[in-house]
Amino acid sequence: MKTELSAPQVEFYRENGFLVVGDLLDGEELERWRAALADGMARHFRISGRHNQGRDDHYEGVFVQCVNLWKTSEEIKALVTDRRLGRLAAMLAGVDGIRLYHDHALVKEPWAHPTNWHVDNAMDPFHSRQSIMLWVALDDATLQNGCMYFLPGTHKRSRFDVTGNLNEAKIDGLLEEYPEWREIEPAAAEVKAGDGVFINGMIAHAAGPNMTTHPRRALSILFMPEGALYNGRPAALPAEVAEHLRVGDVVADDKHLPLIYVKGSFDD
Ligand SMILES: O=C(O)CCC(=O)C(=O)O
Ligand SMILES: [Fe+2]
Repeated sequence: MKTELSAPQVEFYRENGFLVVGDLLDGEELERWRAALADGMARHFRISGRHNQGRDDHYEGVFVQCVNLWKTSEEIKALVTDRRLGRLAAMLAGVDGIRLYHDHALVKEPWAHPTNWHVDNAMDPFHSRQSIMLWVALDDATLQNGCMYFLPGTHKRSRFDVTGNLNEAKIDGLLEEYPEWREIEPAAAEVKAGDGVFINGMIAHAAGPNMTTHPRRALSILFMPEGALYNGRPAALPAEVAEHLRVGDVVADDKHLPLIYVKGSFDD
């Protein structure tokens, strides 16, 4: 596993709002992540996917998704609470501590719809320009099978009240709110299996359709900066956490939102 970042990589992330880290996982680790994902998803509740729970709206055709696999899979828990990854996220975000908000399995199946332009943190239970996620490719992600795209630099100017709607047959709804962004050339993030993409929670991003006969698998880790404040949206917080929070409270629950990394701890 890559456990260090160069100063130019940190600078690229801060300037552009995303960073591809090639070969984040080595070959053996990639196989371990793939096996953990398959096992975890086979036993877990799906929040979307075609013919999922009898629903058939647009979003069901974007990807098969599960969240919080770590709660039912010890193997996934070990992967997504790895403090080395939390440390990289903290370095990029410029924060002193990182919690796990949730993990997220994202499988774009053959003929899956594109993922509409959206901004993640606008949907989260806390608002922070330092919010960050790590999206780990478990297959090569290409222009053909639905790699991600970013509008570089938009993390500096996006607003917390505009999310974009993933459940409509319209890829550019977000850009109606930000017409000036139509001039920004998207950066396609074609990556290899085992590469990781760190993504600022406030950057506009999207993904293409999968025009191949194979699934495009990814497992992402959504981090939460330590000290983040509740904004009143329960989002993916467990009900037993959200029900005790009032707007403005620090979101900190060591059972459901484990503290993965604290700067200055033993082996820094
Ligand atoms: O995997 C994808 O296609 C997009 C994922 C994404 O936008 C997200 O997880 O926030
Ligand atoms: Fe997203």
